[in-house]
Amino acid sequence: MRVLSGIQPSGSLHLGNYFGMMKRMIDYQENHELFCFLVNYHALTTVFDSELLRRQTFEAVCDFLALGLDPEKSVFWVQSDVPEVTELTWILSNVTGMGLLERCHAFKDKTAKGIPANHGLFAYPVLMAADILLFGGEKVPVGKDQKQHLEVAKDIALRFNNAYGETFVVPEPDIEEDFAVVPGTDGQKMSKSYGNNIEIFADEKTLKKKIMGIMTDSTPVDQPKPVEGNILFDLYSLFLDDKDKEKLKERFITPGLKYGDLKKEILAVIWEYFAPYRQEREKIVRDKAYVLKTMQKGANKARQAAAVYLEKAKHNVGLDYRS
Ligand code: AQP
Repeated sequence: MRVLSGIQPSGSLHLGNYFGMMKRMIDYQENHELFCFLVNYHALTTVFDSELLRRQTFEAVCDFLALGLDPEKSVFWVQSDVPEVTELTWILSNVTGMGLLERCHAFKDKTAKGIPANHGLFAYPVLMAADILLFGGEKVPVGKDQKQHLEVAKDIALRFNNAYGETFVVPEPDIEEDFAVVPGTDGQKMSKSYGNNIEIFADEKTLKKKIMGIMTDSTPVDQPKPVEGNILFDLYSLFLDDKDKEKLKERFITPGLKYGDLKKEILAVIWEYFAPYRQEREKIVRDKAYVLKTMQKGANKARQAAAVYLEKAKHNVGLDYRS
């Protein structure tokens, strides 16, 4: 089964990205055909500083490699190294109804938060559909926020197949309920652009500031604490198995728990969990030649896979006028 997903280098990668998508992708590479990529064309919709985009793309590549993505086992590349995806985007645009895009929440949410309403942001789901269909992605691990975009990709694949004959694999979203929406420090979805994120590779001081600043309710210490919708409970649970989650629940409903102490525990858990990856990342970041060579190899593999679906699509719509 071909598992495929991408991530935007639109800021430092955070716990939501990690549990919602990155960790699951890395786990899949053991027994699936994994296609994983950094979507820097997508990031252009919100990042308007060229130097920042370059740096964030390089850093996100290093993050993935440090966290265990194996470029020998998987196909791992940067989106703009396979420009065929933009060609397919245009082809797919012509079977994409305006209404389909107008209904997308992400566009409305981002523009409501002050991100300029440009065409790229509006057409983002078509580029995402091209990302998936160009490589025959069957299963797409994502967080819940991307569910609607996946529905758009499915819809586009079906419309295209209906109009031009069987061309694309119709993809299925793969959402893991436990990690569907990781909350940020303010309780909203953790997001790179909302200032509520907890970065995977933040330095200790920054991480401490973020964790100690998590919003909590004002339940007195001698009262049981609410579990449902509790940011601290949800974040701590990311690192626990079912048995330990039950124990944590018990601590919440037993009077005496201090949120301040719990924050310190969470800080220690996050810091320790990522410690080996942090060390690995320090090595990788210093070896730019290795990183660039790895990405070039990944791009070559991805372009080969892309050619199959692109040629089929171009033939089916009639762009191959020479034949
Ligand atoms: N809070 C989250 N909980 C669970 N999954 C999440 N993802 C993002 N935030 C959470 C998942 O991470 C993958 C990569 O996301 P993306 O960078 O491509 O786009 P996004 O969903 O828009 O992520 P951000 O952090 O919110 O970025 P910005 O602020 O740039 O828009 C996706 O599978 C996503 O579901």
